[in-house]
Amino acid sequence: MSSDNIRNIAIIAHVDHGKTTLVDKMLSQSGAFRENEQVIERVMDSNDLEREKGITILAKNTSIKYKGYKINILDTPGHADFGGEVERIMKMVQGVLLVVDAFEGCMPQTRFVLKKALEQNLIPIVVVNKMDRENARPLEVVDEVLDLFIDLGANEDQLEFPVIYASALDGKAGLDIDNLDTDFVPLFETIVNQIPAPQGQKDDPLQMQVTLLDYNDYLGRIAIGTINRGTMKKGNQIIVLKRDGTIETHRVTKLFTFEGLKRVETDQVAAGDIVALAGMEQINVGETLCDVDTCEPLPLLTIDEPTLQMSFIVNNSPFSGKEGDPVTSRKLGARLMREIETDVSLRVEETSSPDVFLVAGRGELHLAILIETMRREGLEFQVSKPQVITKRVDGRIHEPFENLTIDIPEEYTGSIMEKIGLRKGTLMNMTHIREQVRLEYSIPTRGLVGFRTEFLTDTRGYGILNRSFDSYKPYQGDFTSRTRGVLIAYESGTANTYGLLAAEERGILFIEPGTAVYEGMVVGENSRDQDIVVNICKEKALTNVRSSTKDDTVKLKGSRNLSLEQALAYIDTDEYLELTPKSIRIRKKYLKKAERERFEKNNKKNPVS
Ligand SMILES: Nc1nc2c(ncn2[C@@H]2O[C@H](COP(=O)(O)OP(=O)(O)OP(=O)(O)O)[C@@H](O)[C@H]2O)c(=O)[nH]1
Ligand SMILES: [Mg+2]
Repeated sequence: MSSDNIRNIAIIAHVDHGKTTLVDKMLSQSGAFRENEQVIERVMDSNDLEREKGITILAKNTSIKYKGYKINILDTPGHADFGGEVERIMKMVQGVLLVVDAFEGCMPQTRFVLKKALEQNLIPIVVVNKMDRENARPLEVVDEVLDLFIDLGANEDQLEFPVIYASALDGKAGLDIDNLDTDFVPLFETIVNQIPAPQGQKDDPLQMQVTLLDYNDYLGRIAIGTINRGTMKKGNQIIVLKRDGTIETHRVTKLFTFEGLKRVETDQVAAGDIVALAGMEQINVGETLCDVDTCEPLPLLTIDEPTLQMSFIVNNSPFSGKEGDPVTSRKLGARLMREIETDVSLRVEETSSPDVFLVAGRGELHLAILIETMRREGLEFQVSKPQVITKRVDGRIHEPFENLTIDIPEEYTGSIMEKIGLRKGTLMNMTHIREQVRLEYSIPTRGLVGFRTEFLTDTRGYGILNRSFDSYKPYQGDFTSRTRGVLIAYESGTANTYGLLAAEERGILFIEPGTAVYEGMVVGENSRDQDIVVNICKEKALTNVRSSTKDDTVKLKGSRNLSLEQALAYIDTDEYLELTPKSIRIRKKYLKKAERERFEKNNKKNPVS
């Protein structure tokens, strides 16, 4: 196939605006599935965590055939933590479908991904999706999109973007708001006519950059990228230009292209097409593959720096090894190092203690997904409170800032604005959409750690919060995060109803009767601001008089079960989160009360900044 008949596009959008659903329907309407084939919804979200969370975590590619054209499609994640990956993927394509929800309109991540697409001079097609929504407001949304293009400094050509109105769910698309076709033909036609074919010549010397990595048990590591020029042939010698500047020679042993959802083995792939190569265990993102004779590296890919870091620590709690594989520091280190081989936006550093590794990522979700994956592999470990990574610019400390968009019913405006003010947010814009208010803020990332849960409670679940990394700006000064103390277990044992009843009078419990606890474990939240120790394993004293059955019927008010993300947001700097395949426990770093007191006293004398 000549590259004239190839179109490479990435689908980009804010989270949940319908990218993966759109790919589903593009696949089915182009005949990628057999008739009667049972296809699951959001088929591209293929890993367990993606299906559970209903979001795309890893970018993936597929291709469809349309009237003799091959359209390679890259489905990207919409969540802000994975923005770096989306940016890299744009190197593989000539055009993007910018999907925007017909009701929600432009959101922080819409801005981020469009900015990156315009910077790389990609041809945009705007897809106003979810036209079937009752409250769709497509005309306003197109205006917002146009404003966003202007705001981002789009040139005149870019401002001429075509607009497709669609319902990915119903598989309909059209150029006219009131008249959608019953299929995606208008979308396919626009892609074929508006997106240019890739430019590279198949007879030139080979050059290809690795943009994505995949892994499977049979093939090992798989490198994926678009062939910039030349042809890659099975059996040929190629050169790999490594990130560190060194050069390696390899023979191409296994080569694939993408057809529908399948990777198809082939003997050669020519310029313009997307290729997957197996058999090179050390290959990494950003490295260039080229001809033995003509060795020209493509510019290294810029990768967004991590903004949030935390320690991963060998589990040294009294329950260590009871629920998962006992993990030595060597094993923990090796596991983390393996992760950075495929995840370029993650950073892992050793520390002065062999049991502690510093892990830095793009945000709370990015780190939470790593933790969850490791738990599912059967590992046990502990992590510390996530902290933002500051850096020094011109002698001043700078910290990461985010664009925050909040949609709330009007009555919550006052209280939410006050809270965000305390977290150092600056209001940038306020608009009314129907009975809702949209508030746009610039806010330090620090101010958002743990804010989502509080926000959902405050707005009784009616609020929607969206954020996206903006840039580093001068440090905004200190503010306190947690205003309440915790309830700490006095001794190791099993919590019982009698003990918990007394503790419950102090605040909210995180555990239930029958839970095994250890001294220094956090079992609840105090309603006041200091930490207190509670004896939840204490049995009621037995007396000679037969006790009435009254005790058995008393009911606890119920406990608050913290999810991984909530617990991560909750813990303080003097605490760890202990993670095992079965449990998530919060504990004090110093388990004994006397040790905590000594530490606190020393800390007051020599405060650490
Ligand atoms: N009503 C309506 N819902 C849609 C449409 N397209 C997608 N959805 C729904 O929107 C939700 C998110 O869809 P996805 O396709 O997972 O969105 P996404 O953009 O891939 O999300 P991320 O990958 O997590 O960023 C799902 O519940 C879809 O069923 C549409 O055209 N109409
Ligand atoms: Mg998706």
